[in-house]
Amino acid sequence: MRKFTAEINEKDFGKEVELCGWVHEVRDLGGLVFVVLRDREGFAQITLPKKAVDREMFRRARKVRRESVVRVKGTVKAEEKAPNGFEIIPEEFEILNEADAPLPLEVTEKVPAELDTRLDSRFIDLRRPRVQAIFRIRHAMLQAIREFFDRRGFIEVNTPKIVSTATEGGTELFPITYFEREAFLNQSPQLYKQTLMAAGFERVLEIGPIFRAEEHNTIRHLNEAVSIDIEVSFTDHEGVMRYLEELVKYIHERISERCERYLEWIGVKIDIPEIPFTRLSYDEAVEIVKGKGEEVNWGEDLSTSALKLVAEDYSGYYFIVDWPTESKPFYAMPHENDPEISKTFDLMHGWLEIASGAQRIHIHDMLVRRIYEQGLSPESFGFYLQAFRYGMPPHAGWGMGLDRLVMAVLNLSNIREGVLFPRDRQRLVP
Ligand code: AMO
Repeated sequence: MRKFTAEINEKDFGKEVELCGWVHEVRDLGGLVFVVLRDREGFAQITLPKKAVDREMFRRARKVRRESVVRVKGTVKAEEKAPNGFEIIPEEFEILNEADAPLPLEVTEKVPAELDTRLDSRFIDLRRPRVQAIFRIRHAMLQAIREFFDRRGFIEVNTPKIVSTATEGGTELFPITYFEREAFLNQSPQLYKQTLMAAGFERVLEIGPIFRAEEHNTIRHLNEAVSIDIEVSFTDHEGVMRYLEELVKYIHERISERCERYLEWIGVKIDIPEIPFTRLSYDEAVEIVKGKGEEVNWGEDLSTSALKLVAEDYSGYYFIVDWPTESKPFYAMPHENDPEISKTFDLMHGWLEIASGAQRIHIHDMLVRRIYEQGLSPESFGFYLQAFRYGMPPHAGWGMGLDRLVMAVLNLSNIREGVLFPRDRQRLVP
């Protein structure tokens, strides 16, 4: 019966199993050959004593090149010195596809490689257990997110990624040719998820790509990212912040339950964060930064260096709330008693922004005024604005960068580590 290496245990001792995978290593001791077979769950030692196995097979196994794909059928034997305490004495050793040599990249962790070199040969890089583990955990996170929202009555939707307008500022747009017209890749499902509130969906979730023409090459920016977006009717910013902190806690719980082995491969320990997260106001954050000698103009976004100063005092997850209205997009709701400040929040992990959200303006005329005030033209928002005229409930929502979350939870030094085939200023292949 075909199994993964990690599925073999004492119950299989003396029995026959079939394994498929890659040749990780061959050790030739003359009268004895060890082939380490690797599959997506781990390793198994295939032991070929010259005297005890078929001669032709012995010759084949001894010569097989590293990273060739093989199928092995054999008997499981207890062996203390082998990985996981067993070895396999093969009856069949079939080379399904021989790998060329030399390899463009080493799979064994013995030779360290630069991230760029690794990304160039990503298919091989992804064979490394440490790298595989990141994507197994990313999968578990996505599962947890869907479980969490499904139980709370959310409807998962898919909105268009080819669009006619910007939502998060015009400079970061990727233009494309849409037959005879100009169109753009969507920066955020913002306008659509709000429109679905007018459609009466009440609670929506979207997990999908967002595109930002960020010029800067940083460890936390991608040109194509995955965003987890929610929008909820009949609630305010506080209501959706609660969903956010409960979700983040739930994700940590689920991956520590489900991904023990993969966390071990990466060498990461998960601490379940306590909720509620601290709410630090923008004004308090500015005070901290100024207190440490860095200038901040009230009303502006906080720079990376400013956020690093804040993070000296606030580690782990915390919110920065009540941002100046002018620093946030047009759709954010200003506070009734102080319209200079908006009902907005960013979820931080140390200095890294993980998510941002707001209570939205649901009043048509107020929204049009804010669009003008931000130097935009209401004509570009025709379909969106129409939805506010015929029964738009009060609502709030947020967007969280999945790639940033993976980076934070697994303590990765670069966002690209957690993305299969990252897109940045330099990289369009693979
Ligand atoms: P914002 O622009 O803050 O808000 O984006 C939300 C979250 O998406 C992630 N993100 C990115 N991740 C990697 N590379 C990028 N270039 C990038 N840009 C954004 C971040 C960020 O916190 N419409 C609002 C959300 C809302 O109010 O519902 C929005 O897009 O983790």
